[in-house]
Amino acid sequence: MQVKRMPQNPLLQPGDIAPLQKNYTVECLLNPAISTYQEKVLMLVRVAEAYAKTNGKITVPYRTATGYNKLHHFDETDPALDLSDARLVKYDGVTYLSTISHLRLMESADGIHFSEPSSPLALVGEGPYETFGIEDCRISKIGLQYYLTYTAVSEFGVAVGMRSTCDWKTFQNHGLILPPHNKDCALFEKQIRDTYYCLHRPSGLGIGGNFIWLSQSNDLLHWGNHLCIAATRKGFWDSERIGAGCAPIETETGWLMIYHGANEQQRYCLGGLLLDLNDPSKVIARSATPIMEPSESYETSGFFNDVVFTNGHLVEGDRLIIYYGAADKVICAAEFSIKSVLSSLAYL
Ligand code: MAN
Repeated sequence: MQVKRMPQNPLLQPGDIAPLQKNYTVECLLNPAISTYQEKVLMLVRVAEAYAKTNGKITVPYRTATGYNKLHHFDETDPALDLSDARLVKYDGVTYLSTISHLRLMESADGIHFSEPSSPLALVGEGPYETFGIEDCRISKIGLQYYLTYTAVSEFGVAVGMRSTCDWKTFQNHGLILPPHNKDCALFEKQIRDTYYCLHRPSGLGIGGNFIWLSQSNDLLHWGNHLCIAATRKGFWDSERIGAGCAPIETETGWLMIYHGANEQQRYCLGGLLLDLNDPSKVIARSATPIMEPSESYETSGFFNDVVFTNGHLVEGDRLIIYYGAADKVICAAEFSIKSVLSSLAYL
């Protein structure tokens, strides 16, 4: 599979964006959503901020339901503290996030050079279910409306929130469309037989796993007819967890969905799934080997190593430009041929 990484990679790194809050630093830029609006490429980048380090203290930031930032301080030497995963702070049986994420709007004329618009826009967690932040947004354009589906994190769990806009200035908050534990929600941009579809990733506790599900809706808010369409595969690159990228791409042979898969070593790669055009619950083909895996230094080493993770792309004819978070630290892009991706899949 030929992958053309942009020579300008990384396109964005933490120093390129100012923190939203005083006393915070931008620790990582991750997993950007992508769309186009008025001749511009728009990116909603996930900005993960950490509280400036103070002597001997580990600080966990979170918002209250009414918006003020609260902080938890833990003593670094406290034996009840578990920092074995850089993304998490575990204390006395309770799990917090080490950073708090919001979504920042960036724009570009060429899809390579991104900067903040003259009127900056930051979407932050709102209400009780987003107090630990909002992450990994997907943008689907349906009609004139842009729908943002993202991971909403709070003490109540990890769920899917949705907001929408038609002008990128005012947003409607639709609340949680899928309850915990769920993430990686991508809406199809077209109805199929008068029905809306989405892909999402609930997680089974004990029984089940981290699989991709397909659901239907008449209004984009209430989802039903849930079907599990793809599971993890033992011995493969996607043996531990899988999750949809952004809106599936309509091709002559089916809906091409780019997805991430991780193995037991938490190595995140990308692959493709091809779904039937008229019945997307039917999987026609799937990547036996990844179409992209972490190999460049900015992908193998960062905040969380060995990660290429996508939730945003652009399609121009046969050109597929995948934007991705590399090692949970910087933003990159790579170009693929859709035909080559399709012919690399193993037909089932
Ligand atoms: C999870 C999510 C992503 C992150 C990967 C790799 O899937 O938290 O945001 O990029 O893990 O750490």
